[in-house]
Order: sequence, then structure tokens, then C-alpha cells
Amino acid sequence: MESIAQNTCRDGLDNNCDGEVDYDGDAAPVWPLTTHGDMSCPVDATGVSAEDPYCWNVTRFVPVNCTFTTRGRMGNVTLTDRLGTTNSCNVFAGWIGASSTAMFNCSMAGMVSGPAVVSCGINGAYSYNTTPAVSFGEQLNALNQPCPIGICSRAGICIDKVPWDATVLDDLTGTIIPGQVNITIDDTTVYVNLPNPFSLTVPVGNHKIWASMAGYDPRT
Ligand SMILES: [Ca+2]
Ligand SMILES: [Ca+2]
Repeated sequence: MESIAQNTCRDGLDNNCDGEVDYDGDAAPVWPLTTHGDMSCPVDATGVSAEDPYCWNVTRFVPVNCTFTTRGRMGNVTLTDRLGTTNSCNVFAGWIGASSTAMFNCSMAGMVSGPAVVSCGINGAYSYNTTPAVSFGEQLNALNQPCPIGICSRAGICIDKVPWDATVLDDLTGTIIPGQVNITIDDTTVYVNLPNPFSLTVPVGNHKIWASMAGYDPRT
């Protein structure tokens, strides 16, 4: 017999002589596989995860993790954007520890930003499966839209700090105040004696900004 219960789904043998072997047909040290996995050794995808939202960039990849009931080469992973463009993600990037969770990379080539779907399934060319693919709603965010640590940059990378170029003006005259300026962000971060205009790298988000200049009185 060839079955999971008999523990004969990973012995490299066609135990029941039906031309189908193990979980994924991995009977011989030959790749690509020339045989199909055994019907009694199905593999299912049971989990899918990805960083969400992710920054959209057609030259980059969305890392996706798929959990299977066992290890093998049977993953069929896809990324589909909101217009229905589907990219294959079958670029296997390794297993996580000793688990049956595999890492894949999904290209965003040809895709648009917005809602997308990541799907982890089984490649029928290698294995049988008993349950359908599992899917995950993914958001591909464009420039300045949020991502886990901050916002998406022009390069399509999630950043937590942005350049801030600013000028302190006289409220009454609208002119640039001469001299050096002190900037306090969120009552905690203090920059002193900056030139005016100035450039800083600041955390992404809304912040309380306080500018002060020694010896300048706009009303005199
Ligand atoms: Ca076997
Ligand atoms: Ca067999």
C-alpha cells in the first residue's frame, strides 16, 4: 500500500505499483519530475500569509508564505491584481525552519496598485489535493499610502522616515527669517542652529512642530 497512514508517502517508492509515487512524484533523483504524486498521498495548502499592505512596485516582489500539509515541490502560488492580471509566484525561496511553510516571491510585473489576492494551492502536475487553494486579500499600496512601518516611497519601498525640506517664514511679512532656527518635533526631538531653509529626516506621520529663533522679534 501507498498511503499517509502507512507512512509510505515519502519513501521514494511506488509502493502500489500504479505509476504514481509519494506526495509529489519525487521517486527518483531526477528533476523535473517524471511521475505524479500518488492519489493516496494528497497534499493540501492550509495557510497563506503576506505582509499587508505591501508597497506596489512593478519591478519588485511580494514575499508570500504558504503552509502545506507536508513538504514537497507541489506549490502553486499566484498573485492576482484588481484587474485580474495573475502572476505565478512559483519561485520557491525555501522553508521556514523545520515547518511545512514555504516562502515564495510574487512578481508585481504588469500589475496595478490596489486590492489584490494571494493564493496558495497545489500544482496538479505534481500532486493530488483534497481541499481548494487558500487565498489572502493583499493591498498593493502606491506612493505615500500606508505600509506596516510608515508609508510607501517613490521606489515602492516601505519607509518610516522621509526627508523634510522647510523654511521658517515671518508670519507678518511672509519673508524668510534670517539666521539659524531651532526645531522641536513632538516636544522631544530638538534640532538646534539649523540653517533656514533647512533639511531634516523625520518620522512618517503627523507631528507637532515648533520652530524658534533666538533674537528675532517680528514686531520690531
Ligand atoms: Ca511511496
Ligand atoms: Ca503509487
